[in-house]
Amino acid sequence: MAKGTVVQKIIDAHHLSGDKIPGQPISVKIDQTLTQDATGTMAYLELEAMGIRRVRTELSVSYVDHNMMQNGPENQNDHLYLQSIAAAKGIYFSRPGNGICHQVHLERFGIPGKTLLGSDSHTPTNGGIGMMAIGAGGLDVALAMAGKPFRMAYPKVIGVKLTGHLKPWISAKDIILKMLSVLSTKGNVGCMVEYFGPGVASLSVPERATITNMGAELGVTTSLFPSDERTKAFLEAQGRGASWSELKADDDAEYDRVIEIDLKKLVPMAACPSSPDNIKTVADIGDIPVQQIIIGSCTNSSYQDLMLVAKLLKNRKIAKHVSFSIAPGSRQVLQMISDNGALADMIAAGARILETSCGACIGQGMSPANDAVTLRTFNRNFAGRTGTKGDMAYLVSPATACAAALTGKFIDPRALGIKFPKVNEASSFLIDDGMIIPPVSEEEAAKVEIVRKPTIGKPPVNTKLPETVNGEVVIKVGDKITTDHIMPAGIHLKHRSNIPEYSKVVFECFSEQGKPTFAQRAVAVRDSGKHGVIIGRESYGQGSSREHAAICPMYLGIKVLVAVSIERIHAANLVNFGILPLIFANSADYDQIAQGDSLKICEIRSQLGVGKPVKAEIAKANGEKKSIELKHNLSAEDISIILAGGCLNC
Ligand code: MIC
Ligand code: SF4
Repeated sequence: MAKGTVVQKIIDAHHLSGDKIPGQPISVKIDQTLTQDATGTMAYLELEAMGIRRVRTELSVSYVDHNMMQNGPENQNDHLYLQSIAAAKGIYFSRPGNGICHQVHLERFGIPGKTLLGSDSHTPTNGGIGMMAIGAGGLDVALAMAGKPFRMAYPKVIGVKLTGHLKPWISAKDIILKMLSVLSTKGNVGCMVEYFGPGVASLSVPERATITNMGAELGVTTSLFPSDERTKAFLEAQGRGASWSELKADDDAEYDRVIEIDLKKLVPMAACPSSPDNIKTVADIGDIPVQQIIIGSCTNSSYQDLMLVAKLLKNRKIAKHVSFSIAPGSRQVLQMISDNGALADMIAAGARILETSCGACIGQGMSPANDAVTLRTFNRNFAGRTGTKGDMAYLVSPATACAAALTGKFIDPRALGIKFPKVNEASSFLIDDGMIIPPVSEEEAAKVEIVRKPTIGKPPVNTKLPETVNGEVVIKVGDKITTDHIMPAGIHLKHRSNIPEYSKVVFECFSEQGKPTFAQRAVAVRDSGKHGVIIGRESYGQGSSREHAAICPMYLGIKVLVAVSIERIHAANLVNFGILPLIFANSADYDQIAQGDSLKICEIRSQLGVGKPVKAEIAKANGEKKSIELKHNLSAEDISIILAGGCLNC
């Protein structure tokens, strides 16, 4: 078990209950929360359903950054609801245009040593300043705002020892891509990553934040850096020096596993289609033609990133056949590059300047052409996430992206023959919180009228888990099913507060023309009096924190998921909405069950106990039957929530 680590120190300071043994359920106090609009509307509706008058955290912020397309009234309906509920409940409101939640939180609110729970899987970005920042479903964040503890497994700590310095052209993105090549996106549930060693001091806070941000792709609970002199300098430059405190691992700290990365040995890397862990070196990919390049997202859109981009573009033109776009991460970044002329250099080079929002990262516009190679500085390249079926999306550093923009092909930026323009981090940032509305007094808050336009529904509530699950397999899927497969975003994102509408596209990517959709099959199973079952393989539910990947299947009558392994946030969301997450005791049993088969689980209430196996029976269409053993990692509290039909029934 890890000892003397930053992880352990923060947990010790926030621990409320449970044994501090890896894998055991514990609960911790949450100091800060953040939400974004695509998950936040549901989270605040849930908070309202809990009857909470005012948030009980030290600080809660509601950001609007995801649903910015405003094609139809739905998005602004959400924004107006969010602004009014923030005023009513004592929450800061970061207005549309102010920037991506993780970037703005790092700039304006994050505090070393504090806990942050966010309804977005990239909340660990703030681990870059030594916060314990964890992504969760909206309901868990609503519970934290209500002052309730956050439940998680006591983590194993993977220590990553950084030595040496990055060479010119190699960046933080290459470090996290290297980490993904070592750890992959699966098998890391229940772990936290902590960076240490002499190489840490060479990395600025925005660089650290790129690494902790994309640590989400490892499937770990969070990633953290110590809080040191670089952290202090960053917070001082943000006018927040008073928020700094030192936080470092003890000299004799012990980790459950140690990975060593020599920064000077790294080379430019890329995540190839269509998984963030499909890593190759840029040199190995070869100089294939590139049609689209986008710089942005919460991973790589800091002032330091964009200044490098501007310096590379200055007095140069982008290649003739590429479309090159830039989305600054925050209004602070946009204003600073606009004031110092860097924006003009980008525009002169031919860049298309996008809004400071998630935008293309979540498939809100900028879909590439068929068969086009698109290079993005983002964190996810799951199949179809760009909005184009069969997309060829690669994830790269800003330097590699610029090299492609200038040459029109995939090229190691070191081969450009340009002198590397080193960019130092800002010694002071432009501070203007004019787009952040602070909470009002309790008296004022009581007078606020909540704006509820017609597209804002109520959070659906499940029914109790039946004593006998008389299940039918509605879908059987393979490995690494992401929440983007389960609940597509992009053009459907606008239905996040309208569950009946959004439920129509569950598993849309597996729809076949002329055949009933998943939603139609699930409803048919439900209407026949049976219970819907989903079968998955390894690492089911990777990716985002969107609880809609649990709510919408639940709305369609799904009661059980059986998989070989389930990712942390999704498993918690299933529990919160009363879907039973089970694991094959023998993973070979995955092959024994097919779509359309029956799965019966009797006497659920006596079978479901902490650490106890669950017996089930599969029945094939030809009448053949087989008994299988299932298991789970549920705590006693999880079990009582599931039996009740989810948290909103407790
Ligand atoms: C994402 O990057 O997939 C998202 C969109 O930010 C999600 C949240 C959501 O689906 O609203 C996430 O990462 O949790
Ligand atoms: Fe937004 Fe993309 Fe970051 Fe998710 S990963 S928060 S969609 S920028």
